[in-house]
Amino acid sequence: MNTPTHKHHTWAEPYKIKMVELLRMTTREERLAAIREAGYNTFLTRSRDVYIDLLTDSGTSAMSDRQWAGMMLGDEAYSGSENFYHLESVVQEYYGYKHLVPTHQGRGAENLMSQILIKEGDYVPGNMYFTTTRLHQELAGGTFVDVIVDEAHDPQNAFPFKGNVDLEKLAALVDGVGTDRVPYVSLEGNVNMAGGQPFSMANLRELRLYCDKHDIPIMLDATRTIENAWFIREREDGYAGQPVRDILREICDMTDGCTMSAKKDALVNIGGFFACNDDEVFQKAQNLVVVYEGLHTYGGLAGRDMEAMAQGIREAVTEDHMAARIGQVRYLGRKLEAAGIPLVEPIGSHAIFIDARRFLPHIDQEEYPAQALAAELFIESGIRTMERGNVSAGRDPLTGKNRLPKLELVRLTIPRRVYTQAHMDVVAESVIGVYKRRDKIRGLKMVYEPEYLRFFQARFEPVS
Ligand code: PLI
Repeated sequence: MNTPTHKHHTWAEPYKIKMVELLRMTTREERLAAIREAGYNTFLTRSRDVYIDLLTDSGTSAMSDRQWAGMMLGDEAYSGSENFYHLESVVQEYYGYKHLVPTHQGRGAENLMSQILIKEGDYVPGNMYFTTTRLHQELAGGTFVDVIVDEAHDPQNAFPFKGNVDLEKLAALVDGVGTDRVPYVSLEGNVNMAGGQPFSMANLRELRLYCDKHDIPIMLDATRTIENAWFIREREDGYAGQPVRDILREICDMTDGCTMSAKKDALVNIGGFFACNDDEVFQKAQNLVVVYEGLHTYGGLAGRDMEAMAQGIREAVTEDHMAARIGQVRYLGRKLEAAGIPLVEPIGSHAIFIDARRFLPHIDQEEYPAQALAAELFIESGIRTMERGNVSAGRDPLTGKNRLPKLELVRLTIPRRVYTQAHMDVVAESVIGVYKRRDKIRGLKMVYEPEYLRFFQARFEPVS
């Protein structure tokens, strides 16, 4: 089996660097001008003004030489590309689903699945919302219902499986609205909005039993499920030393299909897919994909993108990759913890989440403390992070009020195979620098609010 062998430094990178991208350093004045120009929204800053980019782990991974070599094998035929058949066989092997429909990225797959499975008036239970996932559920006429365990909403709770589904919450929904109003359970691996927190295999087993009894499918958001498998290997009885690929298959085999943003686990810059076992659902997805994405053998991707994805999946399931990936995130997390920075516990897989409520207790949640903190980190050192709090949660479609989530977080998202340990040290120093002057940080008011997924394009000004 493929396990890390160096006993003193178990997460040392299992690769060496062949090509580099030069970074630009800026002055504080330049960064201040840039964040004002961007309406205090890190999504609207320009990449050239960023020193260390922790906005997202989505599409920001460094591909391997083998992935790049695969791109030269792109079969750019409109139909029947060889790369499609290769990707299909890799998804069947590692994820285990029978059918594959490629999409340009995760939300393309969410659109297809939501339109096919959800009817007007349905309720979709899930282990916490994700922004695009919930929006597609709502656009298809559904209402998202949060059925994650309570621990997930408490940043200081160190429960090891904060991604678990609370079966009592699920049963209360199903009993209340009836099974025919619940088209599927939406189950996300390593729950992003909870801080990158896994579900356990034991929880999934119980969920499967419940869903079998009530004839409700389980649709996985597989985006970071290889990382979830790693945590099961580390934390769950009976899984120590088990191959990650076997754990991934065990998860997928207990679900009925998935949406996937391959831009995360699968180490590519673009791509996604919908996969399922049901022949009828597959036929509908194959038909619908030509409306929104492209023919069913490319789904909005180039042949070369599918080839890079197939190779990326193979690399992502290796233990040495995962040890380095999670090890680096944990290295940064432990440094911040040691300095007393309030974080979501336990440290998740893809990011460190700073608890902005405790970092900036003097700022009311209606003045967007996490948004203000993300802007401040950018001003401090050119580190670009992302708000995951009041702005991301958006408004309740019925009341029109801010949803005011319990979690008001800033996400320091670590791209895979991109930054070094010294970069992580710089990040820690910057966060600590801002923490020391936190009393002087002011809240923000929103001066422009787009209708959909407002966090991407909203603009702010400091409150006076
Ligand atoms: O960005 P997409 O369309 O490839 O994927 C959407 C998506 C679906 N599910 C989950 C759990 C995600 O994290 C996700 C995208 N996440 C982004 C862009 C992120 O920065 O976390």
